[in-house]
Amino acid sequence: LDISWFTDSMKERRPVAVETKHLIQDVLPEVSTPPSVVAVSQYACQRRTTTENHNKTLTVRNCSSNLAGNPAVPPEAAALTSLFTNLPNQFYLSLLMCSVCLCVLQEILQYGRSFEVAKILSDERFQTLKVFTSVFGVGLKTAEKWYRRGLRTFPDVMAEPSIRLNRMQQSGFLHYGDISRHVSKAEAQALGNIIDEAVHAIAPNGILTLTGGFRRGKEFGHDVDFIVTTPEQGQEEGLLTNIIKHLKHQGILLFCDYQPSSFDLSKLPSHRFEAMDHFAKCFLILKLEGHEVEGGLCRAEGDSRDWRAVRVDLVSPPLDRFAFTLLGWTGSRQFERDLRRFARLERRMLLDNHALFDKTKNEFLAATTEKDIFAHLGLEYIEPWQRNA
Ligand code: DCT
Ligand code: MG
Repeated sequence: LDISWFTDSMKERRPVAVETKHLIQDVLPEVSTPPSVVAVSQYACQRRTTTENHNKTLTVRNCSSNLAGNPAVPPEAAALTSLFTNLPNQFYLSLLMCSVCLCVLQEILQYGRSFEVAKILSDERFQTLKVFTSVFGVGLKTAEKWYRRGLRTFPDVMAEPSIRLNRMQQSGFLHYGDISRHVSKAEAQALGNIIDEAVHAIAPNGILTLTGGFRRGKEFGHDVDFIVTTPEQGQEEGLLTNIIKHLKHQGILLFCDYQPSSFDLSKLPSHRFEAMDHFAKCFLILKLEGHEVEGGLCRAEGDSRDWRAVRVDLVSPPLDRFAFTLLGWTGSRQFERDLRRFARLERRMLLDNHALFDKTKNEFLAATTEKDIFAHLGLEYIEPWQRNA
């Protein structure tokens, strides 16, 4: 097990890391199965992580630290935990990687649980923000605002006369039960058929591609993500607006937030990574009927309807940007973060959903497939189902 890169980076950035390092070396042999690999990269884009990975509990920590306004899990922690196949609690291991968390580890070793962690998870602010941000259209800023006003529950929000929900939030509350329940692979498949039918009714040579978590082989997701484009450069945006009209005409469009393209090649490369790309896109809520889904709908107990509401995202890049969009929207978020970090720090390149720019050569690098982009970056190709970091 070669973790020298890890301990080196800890030494550079976190002063208490030397102690942490010894603790890691003392503790790990006790709690882990020795991994078959001898070295592991700190970058998720140099690791193959299937849906069977053991990092799930890190997500909890990521979520809690984001809500608490702290930095996310250090990439070193995510990397190191990906090694172990038999670790009783990855969550605690991830905490171990943060210099402030030595005491947490000591608590766990001594008492079998961490009071610090229990405190965060039961914290009123954390709990409330988690509930509020679970509503489609409610971000952290709005959730914070509601919390500061003393609101703690959905009925509190509904009863507050000064709150005016926007259209997205209204739909978020209206379909809360449905869209907070996971979407199955069979439901994603059914939505794919519906959208494929719409695409080809409008443009016979239109191209529909499944992306997001389902492309990574996940069994369940919170939404279904697709890329739609056409070989006719410049026609992709019209394709998207016509798909929306088609879905509306079918009577299955429950909500649509359409964002036109603001993509401008002359403004690239962007040195500041933006969370969202500039392609035309829409965030939808669609009505999915039971007979469309092989094996039936994922229904809540006692729900007798033969339909449910589902969140669907469509993004529509020009065809020459397709590979970058596909790579960006396939995720996972951690994988994307590490790809961009790897490009910047190891290759002096800027990668986003639009393009790849080589700062040394001062030029854009063209790509028609994801493999081209991995090759430009000098990375081994990682299949979509191995990107579940
Ligand atoms: N993405 C990203 N940065 C963002 C938003 C999204 O890199 N700020 C990428 C990563 C995944 C992809 O877009 C789709 O986003 P989600 O649907 O939120 O993620 P998912 O992996 O599909 O997860 P889920 O299965 O829950 O939908
Ligand atoms: Mg998704």
